Amino acid sequence: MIRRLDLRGRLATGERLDYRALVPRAELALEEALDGVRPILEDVRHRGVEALLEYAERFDGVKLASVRVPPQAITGALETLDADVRAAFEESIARLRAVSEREREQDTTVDVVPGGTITNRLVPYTRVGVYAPGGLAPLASSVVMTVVPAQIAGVGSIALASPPQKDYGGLPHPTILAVCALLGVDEVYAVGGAGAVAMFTYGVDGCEPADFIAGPGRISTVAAKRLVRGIVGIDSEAGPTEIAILADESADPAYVAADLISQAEHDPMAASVLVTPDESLADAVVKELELQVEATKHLGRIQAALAGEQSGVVLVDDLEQGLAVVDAYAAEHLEIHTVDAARWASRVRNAGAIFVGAWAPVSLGDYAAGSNHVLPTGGCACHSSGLSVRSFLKAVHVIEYDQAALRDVEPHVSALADAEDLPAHGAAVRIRFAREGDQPGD
Ligand code: HSO
Ligand code: ZN
Repeated sequence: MIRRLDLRGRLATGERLDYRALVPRAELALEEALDGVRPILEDVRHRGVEALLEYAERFDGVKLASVRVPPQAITGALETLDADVRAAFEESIARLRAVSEREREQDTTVDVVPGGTITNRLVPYTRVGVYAPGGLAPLASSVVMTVVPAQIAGVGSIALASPPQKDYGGLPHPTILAVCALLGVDEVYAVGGAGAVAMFTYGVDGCEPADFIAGPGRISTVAAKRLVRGIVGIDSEAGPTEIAILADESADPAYVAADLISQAEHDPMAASVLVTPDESLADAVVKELELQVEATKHLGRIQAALAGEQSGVVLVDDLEQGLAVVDAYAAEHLEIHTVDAARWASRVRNAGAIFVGAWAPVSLGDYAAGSNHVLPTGGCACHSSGLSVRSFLKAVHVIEYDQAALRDVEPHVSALADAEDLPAHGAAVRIRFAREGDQPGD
């Protein structure tokens, strides 16, 4: 059911192990999808809403009069939202808001020299387009994870798009609309995938273009985001979900198995990886997997994910080697179930988010920890961060120098300008002092 990779004893032979290659992951096969979405982007760019309405009919099977969701549909969805689900969303929003507010960095001003300051001014994007995928399990929690940090960053204009649903009269899924109402997002479009990316990039009649597009999506949405990157900013290219667990003999195999299954539930391509030096734990987890998987609702995709090439149990010599493996793998989610878990966690360099100990499962982070669940996948945790307030801010240096401060530094500017054979650069500084009859560099 899950493959086993035994790395024990190999370092002792002097072998150099390329952990990244040894623990393979699902490739995000974007090439084909790129070809498929290119004409859609062009079409929406040129024909606007007309093209979007056609795609709603072709891809979503609904005939829409307008892609804009009427405000009553958004407020109405909240009125019919189950009370427990509403309370849960409210708690999730409150926790993420509390964390995000503390995360919001302030502008800084540095006095470089007397009379010369540099301010690092943090400016939120003017307009953000959020995408919320539809499908069988609409992940309304991802709307929370995307919109809350954007709002705390100070983004003034947030629009959301989600595919029209046949079963709901061509509106996006009602839970997604209800969450929009909870968050105060009232500009919502019933537009799916690549069409939504095109709409936010180029704008269409009634929807202004955005500066930045955030939110997960299926492969066609990811492909579309890759194609428009540069014209707009994008958050990340989210691939299938991944969980890696570093565990020792102190771990509870039932918890470990349940957590591996929880992320496998997302997708047959999801990756569940256990790294442990303890073979009896590995055996116990495999036994637990067999037991627990049988009782799951989404048996098919869970079995496919666990049996896939991208999942596995990796046996290592010790936790030190385990740490090297999980660091090289750079999982979207990393759980640590060891003695002294916080200490091991502090040594991890590469992971989208780190879940420390037995009481912090990934599912907690998915919904209600206060952390963000839009995280780098596919090894991107080596260089990228999860979504946060910072994702919605850009930094602008504001340069303020007075006359004396400029005069003081003029010889350096001139020297560097000459060294680069760009003498007009130096001249642009010197002219200020020549005209005054003032000698630069005095
Ligand atoms: N685990 C997913 C997020 C999610 N889980 C949404 C449930 N709903 C990727 O981090
Ligand atoms: Zn999840």
